[in-house]
Amino acid sequence: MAFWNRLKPIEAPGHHGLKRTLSWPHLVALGVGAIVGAGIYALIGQGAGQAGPGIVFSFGIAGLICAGAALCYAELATMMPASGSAYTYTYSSLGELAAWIVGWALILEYSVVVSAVAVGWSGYASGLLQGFGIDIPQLLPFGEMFGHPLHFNPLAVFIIFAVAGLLILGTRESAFVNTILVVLKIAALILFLVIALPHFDIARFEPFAPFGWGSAPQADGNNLGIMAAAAVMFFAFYGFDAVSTAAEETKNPGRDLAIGIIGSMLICTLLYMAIAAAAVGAMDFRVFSASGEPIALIVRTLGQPEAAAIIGGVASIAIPTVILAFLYGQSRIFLVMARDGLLPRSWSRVHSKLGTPVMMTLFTALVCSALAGLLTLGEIASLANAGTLAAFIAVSVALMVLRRRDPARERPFRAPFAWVVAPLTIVGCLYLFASLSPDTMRYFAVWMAIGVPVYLLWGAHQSALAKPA
Ligand code: ALA
Repeated sequence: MAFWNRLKPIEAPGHHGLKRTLSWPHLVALGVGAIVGAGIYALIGQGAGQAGPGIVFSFGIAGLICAGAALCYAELATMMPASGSAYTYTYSSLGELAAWIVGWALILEYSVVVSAVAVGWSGYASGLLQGFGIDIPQLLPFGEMFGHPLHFNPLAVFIIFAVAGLLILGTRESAFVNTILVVLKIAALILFLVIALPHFDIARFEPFAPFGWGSAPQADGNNLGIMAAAAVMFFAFYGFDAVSTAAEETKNPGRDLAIGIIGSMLICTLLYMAIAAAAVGAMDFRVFSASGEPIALIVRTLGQPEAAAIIGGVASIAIPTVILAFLYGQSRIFLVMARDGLLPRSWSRVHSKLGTPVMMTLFTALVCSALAGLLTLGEIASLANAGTLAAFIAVSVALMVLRRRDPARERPFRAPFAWVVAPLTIVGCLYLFASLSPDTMRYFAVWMAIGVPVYLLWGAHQSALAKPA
């Protein structure tokens, strides 16, 4: 069969050594843990600077598009509860070449998110340690390559390997720690709401869209406008897809995955819109837009330094839950792609006693650590967004293809109004992609220009589906 036509059969997955230890509360915690992070704690400042008070609207648009994608994910995740998320759904519906492209985009998304959040965390952690008289610089320079300065980010490397250690010890233990941190993270945001809302002044919403409603490129490489901010703040929403990568470790996938994905999405959308409205209502957006810790800054400026310290401390302790979810997702994507023969098969080995992919997790941590020292935060979120948008589009297309091709298959969760929701999600994702900065699109094109030849020269021949049974 021609490689582009190879479809992975939809079967209940065999037992591959991963333990089934998770149920829906773990998954909601995993979802919220993956969603709430650097986006709402840090990027909201940049988003407000791009959109003005209209940032509330940007959050609404990005949330709506993610909700559509979440519905598509939930149907496919419960229909084929196999690890691999968008990559696996694409493989079973659109064929191997499309699946490789989605897998390649997911590798970019997950690695870049892990690195970006670790770099963001290192800023908070460095500040926190300084308060205790411990001075660990965020970046240690060590030469350059092609005129690009190289750095080592000791704190980012530390947090990535600490989280990798938790994952290696086993999903249940790391999910338990994750749940406690998720509660802390949400509590700090609610504390922010309680402090900011009494200072709400509707006059601060005038003018609502000082930079327009669209996405206008600027000379400095940034885009301004409500859609420009939506394309960046999209970063704050995703992570629910990390839940679907846990499918093979879920006790009752039909019920647990649907609750996990949609529940975590809903909680975060409502919370973000409330936070954005409270932030803009409490302080002129120009004051907090340049801050690396906008949420803490607003609270401090409102005369609550102790609360600001608590919020900063919680961010330092809890933001690693995002790293946990994405590092987990990344090692599982590698695992599934290796099992399918599209990446070296030795990568799919699961440790005999721990039941986790030890070597793969360590390799992923190493790559993410290197990226954390090489890249700065600025464009990273946008680059991760480009990879994620590609995956969301593929999932929406996969949903429609499978509804048509395999209508009788059991679907424990059916996305409501699928023929409206899926096309609208695709249009929304394309619009967000078009609203990214030109540089981001170029970087994404380069990543894809590397990935497709890798598949054609290697994966297409090594694929499990290319070998006789
Ligand atoms: N949604 C995740 C965050 O905001 C990626 O950190």
